[in-house]
Amino acid sequence: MGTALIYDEEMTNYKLLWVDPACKIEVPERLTVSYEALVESGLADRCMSIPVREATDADILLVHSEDYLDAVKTTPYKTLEELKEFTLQFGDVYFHPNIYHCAKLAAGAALQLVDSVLTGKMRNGMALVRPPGHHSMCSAASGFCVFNNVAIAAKYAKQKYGVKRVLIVDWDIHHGQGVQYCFEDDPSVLYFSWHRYEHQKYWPHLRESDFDIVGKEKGAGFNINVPWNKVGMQNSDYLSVFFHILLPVAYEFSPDLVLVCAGFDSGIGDPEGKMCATPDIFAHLTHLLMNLAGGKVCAVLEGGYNLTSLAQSVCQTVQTLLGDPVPRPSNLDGPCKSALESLHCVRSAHRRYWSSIRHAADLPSCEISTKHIKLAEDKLDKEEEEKSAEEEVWPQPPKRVPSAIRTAVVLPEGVACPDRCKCLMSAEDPDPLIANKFRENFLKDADDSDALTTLSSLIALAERMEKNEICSGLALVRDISMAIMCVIQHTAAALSNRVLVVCVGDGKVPSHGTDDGKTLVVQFSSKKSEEQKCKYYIPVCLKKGCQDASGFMQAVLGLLLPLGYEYDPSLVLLVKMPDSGLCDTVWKQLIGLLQGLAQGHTLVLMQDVERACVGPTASSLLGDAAPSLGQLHAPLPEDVEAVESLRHRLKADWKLLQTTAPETR
Ligand code: X5A
Ligand code: ZN
Repeated sequence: MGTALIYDEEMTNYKLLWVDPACKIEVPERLTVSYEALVESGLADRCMSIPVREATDADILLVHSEDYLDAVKTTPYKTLEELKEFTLQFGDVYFHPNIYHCAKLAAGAALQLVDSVLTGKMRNGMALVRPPGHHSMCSAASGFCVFNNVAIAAKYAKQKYGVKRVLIVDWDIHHGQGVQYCFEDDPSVLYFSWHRYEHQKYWPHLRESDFDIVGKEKGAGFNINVPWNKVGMQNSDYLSVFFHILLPVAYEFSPDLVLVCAGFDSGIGDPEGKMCATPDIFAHLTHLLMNLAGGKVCAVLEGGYNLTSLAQSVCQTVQTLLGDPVPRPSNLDGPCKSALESLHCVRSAHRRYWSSIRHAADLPSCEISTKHIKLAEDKLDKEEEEKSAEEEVWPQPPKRVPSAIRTAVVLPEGVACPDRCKCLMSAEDPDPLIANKFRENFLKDADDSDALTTLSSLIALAERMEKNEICSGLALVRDISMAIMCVIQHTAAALSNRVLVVCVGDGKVPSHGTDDGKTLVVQFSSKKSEEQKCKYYIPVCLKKGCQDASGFMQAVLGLLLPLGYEYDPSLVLLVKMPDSGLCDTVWKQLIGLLQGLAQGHTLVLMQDVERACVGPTASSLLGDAAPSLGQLHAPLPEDVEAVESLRHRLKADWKLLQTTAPETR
């Protein structure tokens, strides 16, 4: 099952025909540079190309009024003057004799994508379209948008396939007010949007784009607005919002389909957004969504006006959809104060609706509210605006070269090698030098030749992962402790290496390397640990251990991922203790999410008795989407308390754990 790419050059055949400074950035080249970048990088070839179609009247009427559709239908026959006149009734949009045709193709492209994914023909995909859609409303064009491609796709998915819950993630830098209006009172569509807002000073200047607009009636809680009140937001700001708002809520919601309003004007260099997130962030945003809805992610292009940034970001998104390992996250130095204020406001506005964030702090009565503007600060900001965003420079994202071998396994005799994996157990004797080292350091019984072979295969695996010959690995071992020690000592010996050790289940984990930061250990268990607490040793004690999916996912999303991303390991060592109590689906989610770290270099260790888990583990390491966990219930209060107290202890050291702005006095 592959990745669909939907594109048709016809959608480049309209453009602005008069002078309008507000619209001059929306050019046909946006599409050609994006598509050419995909072709030149070889990514287009790896996708299945699916033809576009015209959306039918019935499709368009799922969202738009008949009057509006009839009005748009007349535009191909209008003169230039009539088009200008027609355009005037709307905001920041232009019409062209061919735009109606293109708008039908753009909406139809989104529908073709949904068809490909919901029929199971394709795993996921992207549609490159013009005109964009998320600003257009029931009876109005707006912000370069004519028909609301993604909103139509969501209604269509519900109607044609009986999809129960749709998540729309709008990472475009503008508020998709058209999408919000369309689903305001609808609890079956969860709409999330972050947007440049600047306390309503930024287009479209709507009061209803603020954080406290959460949806109406039955739809209350199903509209999430994250207003950015400053420009210059960076990778950390975006990821913090994913970790502490979007992902917990999305996992609780449990969508059957994820639609992305994939605008790239939220990337660096964009003249509209003026934000500073680098193109590789879109690899991570995409990846973090790919274990929802069983991997059914459909991205539809919206904005993006810096052609360089746009093309790079599109490539990052598509390459991630294709399943290639994501790059190491970059520039994660924690969210800025303004982002934390927004984060706090959104969390407090939504805590009544979502049990996954119910523990969030209420807004202080004085309210840091985004509504109240510190005028003095705003004046300062204006002075900072010297050079234009388009002149911004950033390094081109490095080529993502997949390893020759995706997943290798070291298994005891008699355990079959899972499909698509490479079996590593070497029959030959290990290097005598290494063998001696093992005998001295690790082996209790120096003549245990089985253990010796396993350990040396394990080290060979780790070494080949380090060289990027192998991406991920899995080993069944008899003595887990010994294997952990062995891998840590070996890997952390290299100067620049850091190992994130994630341990699921009870039992002592060797804490080697936690004193100097060469390893970061996070252990999930049901037993309180007596281990000395430090920045690099983090015992997460959950009431039912790993058996409760809600508590466990809360800890993974709110604690493990932020820690992992900030730590930025070169290897993730994932250990499943015997009797961890973790069910296969949660385990698959964990592996899937951890693939966002260390370029997907995850080495899984399990006890040799866990043969039944080899298949599911291998499948996740190979990049298969984890099955959906279903709607999560409220986590146990004890677990919330445990995770929150850890977050409080650690947030000074790990900035991605912060969810509120530090008080300034
Ligand atoms: C789709 C999109 C932006 C409109 C900006 C108008 N529209 N100032 O990014
Ligand atoms: Zn936009």
